[in-house]
Amino acid sequence: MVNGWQHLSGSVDSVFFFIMAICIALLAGVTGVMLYFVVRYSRKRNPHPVDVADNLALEIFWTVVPTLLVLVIFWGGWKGFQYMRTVPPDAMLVKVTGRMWSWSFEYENGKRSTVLNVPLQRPVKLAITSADVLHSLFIPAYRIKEDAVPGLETYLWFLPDEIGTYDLFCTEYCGAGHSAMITKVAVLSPKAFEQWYKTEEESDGSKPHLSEGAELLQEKGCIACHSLDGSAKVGPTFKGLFGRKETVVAAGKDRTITVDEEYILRSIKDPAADITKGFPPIMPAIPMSDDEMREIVEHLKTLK
Ligand code: HEC
Ligand SMILES: [Cu+2]
Repeated sequence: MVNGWQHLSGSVDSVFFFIMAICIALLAGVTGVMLYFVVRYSRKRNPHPVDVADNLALEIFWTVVPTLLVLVIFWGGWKGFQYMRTVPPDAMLVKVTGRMWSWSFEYENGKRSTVLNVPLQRPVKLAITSADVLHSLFIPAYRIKEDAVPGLETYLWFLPDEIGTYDLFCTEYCGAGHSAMITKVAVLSPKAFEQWYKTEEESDGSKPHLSEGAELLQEKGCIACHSLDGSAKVGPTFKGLFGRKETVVAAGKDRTITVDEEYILRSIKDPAADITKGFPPIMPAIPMSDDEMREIVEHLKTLK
């Protein structure tokens, strides 16, 4: 707990287990009564059916008790919901964009990443949007989930209260690559986070600096479907792409081509034009500027 803010899992889990307990009690109760009735009121024991008059006490009981239970569930849910919608004023802002099929994160200093890095014990506000279709951001460990809607900004917050890495999923079916739309939340010590947050812009050469094109491949989500190491994914590998001879299908006809700049550009701008043989025609047209496209093509040329 920091400044009175705490992890949400407590309030979400208590409502969940309360509902679970009610379900188990009802299942046991209904099954028990049913078995008892099957025996006690069988045709053998009761050859002549009789009318049963209504039972006011019983009816009041089974109206009032479920109403109270539902109100208790509502109260727990409402308190958790209010908590979830109230972002601490000192929260760190991270902009999140979901796209087919990857997540990208942008920090207040302009830094971008594909993993959500956050410092320990500092509330984080996620401002969420989508570049294409509906997605939904889900961090199970923090019990938070919110839709990513194109043209709209939604938000969430959470308090990273334990160092470690946690799954971050898309939890709204968004097309063939939906299951690839997965990344991590990395909760770092404040020092490690500060180090990560400040570097890269002035890379000192101790780490290989990613070229613009390589970063774009991550940012635009290309590597969710294309590998860099020759392995098969949803789409053909980028390794050795430039100059590769391959068969493409257009309008039902096979054609052998050699991959050149023009072909790569067309593949990105109009993915439905030439379909690489043996692959499904599911590559989305990913919006980007001409400059970005040029950077990507230049980078793809270097992947031998
Ligand atoms: C959802 C998965 C997916 C994403 C995301 C994706 N692609 Fe593709 N891509 C494919 C598939 C599948 C094919 C093969 C079928 C076809 O040609 O359309 C393909 C084909 C290609 C080809 C032709 C490859 C060849 O061997 O002929 C290029 C170049 C390419 N993609 C570049 C990109 C770039 C650049 C991005 C990111 C901006 C990207 N793709 C994002 C699935 C994807
Ligand atoms: Cu999605």
